[in-house]
Amino acid sequence: MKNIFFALLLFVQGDLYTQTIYPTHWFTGMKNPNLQLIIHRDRVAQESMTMLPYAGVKLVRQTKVENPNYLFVDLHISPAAKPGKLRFRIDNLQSPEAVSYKTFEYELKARSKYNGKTRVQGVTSEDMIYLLMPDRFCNGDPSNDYFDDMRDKGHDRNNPFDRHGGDLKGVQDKLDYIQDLGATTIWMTPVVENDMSRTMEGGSSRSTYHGYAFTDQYNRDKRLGGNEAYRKLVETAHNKGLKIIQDAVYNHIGNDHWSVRDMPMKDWLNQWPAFTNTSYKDQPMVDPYGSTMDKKVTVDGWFTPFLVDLNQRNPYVSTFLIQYAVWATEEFGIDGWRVDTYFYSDPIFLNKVNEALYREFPSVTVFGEVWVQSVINSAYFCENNISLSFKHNCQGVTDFPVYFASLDLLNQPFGWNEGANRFYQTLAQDVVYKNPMRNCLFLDNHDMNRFYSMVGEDFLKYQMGINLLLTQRGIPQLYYGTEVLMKNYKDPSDAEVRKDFPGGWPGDTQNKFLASGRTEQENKAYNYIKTLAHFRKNSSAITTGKLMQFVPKDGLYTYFRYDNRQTVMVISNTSSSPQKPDWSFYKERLAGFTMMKNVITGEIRGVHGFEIKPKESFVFELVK
Ligand SMILES: [Ca+2]
Ligand SMILES: [Ca+2]
Repeated sequence: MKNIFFALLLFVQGDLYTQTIYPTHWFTGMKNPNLQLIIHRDRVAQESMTMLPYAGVKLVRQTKVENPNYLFVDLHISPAAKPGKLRFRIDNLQSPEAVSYKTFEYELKARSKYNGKTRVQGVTSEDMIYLLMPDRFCNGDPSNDYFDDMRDKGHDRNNPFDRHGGDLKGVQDKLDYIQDLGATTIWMTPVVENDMSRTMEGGSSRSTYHGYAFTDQYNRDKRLGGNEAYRKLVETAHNKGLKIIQDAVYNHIGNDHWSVRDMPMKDWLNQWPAFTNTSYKDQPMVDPYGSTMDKKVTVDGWFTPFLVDLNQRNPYVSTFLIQYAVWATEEFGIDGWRVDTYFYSDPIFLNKVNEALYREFPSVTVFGEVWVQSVINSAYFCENNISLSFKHNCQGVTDFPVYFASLDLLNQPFGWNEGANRFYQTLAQDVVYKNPMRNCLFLDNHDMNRFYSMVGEDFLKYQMGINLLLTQRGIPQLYYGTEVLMKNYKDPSDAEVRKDFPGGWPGDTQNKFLASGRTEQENKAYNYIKTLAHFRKNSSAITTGKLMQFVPKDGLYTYFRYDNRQTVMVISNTSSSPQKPDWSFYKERLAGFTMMKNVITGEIRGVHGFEIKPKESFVFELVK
């Protein structure tokens, strides 16, 4: 990657006589009065630009950078400024081809009055997230499956690395299905434009159907339906009482991003003398003995050769990313962000972007994807109780330690540190989190082997796992298809766990969106989740109550969720022999209750011990 800057400058293509301005528009009434525009057009920096007077708005500064095709313009927008159009004039236009930009406008829109009410509501432990990949869920509009004017025209459902045509209209068409299941929130993998050439990732020609290679943050990919389809989906979801979590990617962009094809300045990206991959190691960031070099490789190393690493210490990059996060939240009203590849970003930048979001949207939710093994390292990257000179301000994380421990509980033989004890020990370390209820719980996601495969397609274990997911502390996230027992390992690639949802495409022979299209076992799974999810929705003990767990004994693991209105008991036999628990041991939580209701079957029984068969797991609501 030597001299990447100059190599890429020669690589510029497209019509630079068309002017683009980022952000594409802005809003009045922001708490932060500052706005930095990026104007991108052939030789714009060699021109002289003036802003016509506008009440409450001042042009503070125009900054020229290394590349004359960019002008950075700082504005100050006072609280008194009214929505309207700012007008700019160029006096010495350099390109006759750009004559239409001799004067141009920039719009300031009014902010929504509904933030924190029916939009930007935040996502909490009272919610349940349904994670889906828009390209792989449902094709609601076959007319947008590919476009001749995009770099990658691949669209073949038989090719696991092509785009399959799923889109935002498809998600919108299935909102009732998601709501029927009991989810309250949809998290979609990125929807931002990925106008990328095909890559040779893993040695085969691949599209970026997953969406993590942004080429223009201000456009939703038109193969997903573009900005209008997104706006419509978010509004429809909000009208139905569903929320939206969106995937944010600050760490990297695709190498076909406009700012890479025509770089504003050399240090827009983290540059290395030769291509340097990130080590994918979180430890150097947490380690009190860590080296500066290892930190640098983690944070400044590139995720892949085509996912180029943004230099978030460059104030222009930082401002670009922060303004985009604020813009997208205000523009679409999304309720929260899951931040991809969290610890690969510059830590100071991360705190700044979160702070900017919290300031403009006090109810917004932010949790980071922190793919780590230990509880300490997980807590390090969010609000925590650890005594540190630098503290992260992210509200929560995707809880990988609990994920790994869940699989150990389900699959390992019971031991002093294994199986249910491992799960118990993991939760016992929650003392380091400021608020573990803000962590996102999961049994699988788009980067993991599918849960049903990971429990050997054992339905009892599946039920035990679902019980953990939906009754433990935190915000549960279900991965699309897990409710209908979709299975597979990431072998030979991630695409195996990102298969199309059966029934999402016109002409599909199976339709698992409908009970009639599901097998008996799939309906059993669907209905199990549905019953527990709907119970959870109205359960104060699970959604906002406390947790008490007991030391597992002979593979039997018992915990309670409780508040002053409700007590829920979850008891699981992870051993291979029947267990008859000593219920007097749980009396501090059972006292005062005479009956208990199995929340799945509705069956009511007296509060006393009974034999629990191997791999059985029950959720009981206690009754006085
Ligand atoms: Ca489509
Ligand atoms: Ca980075």
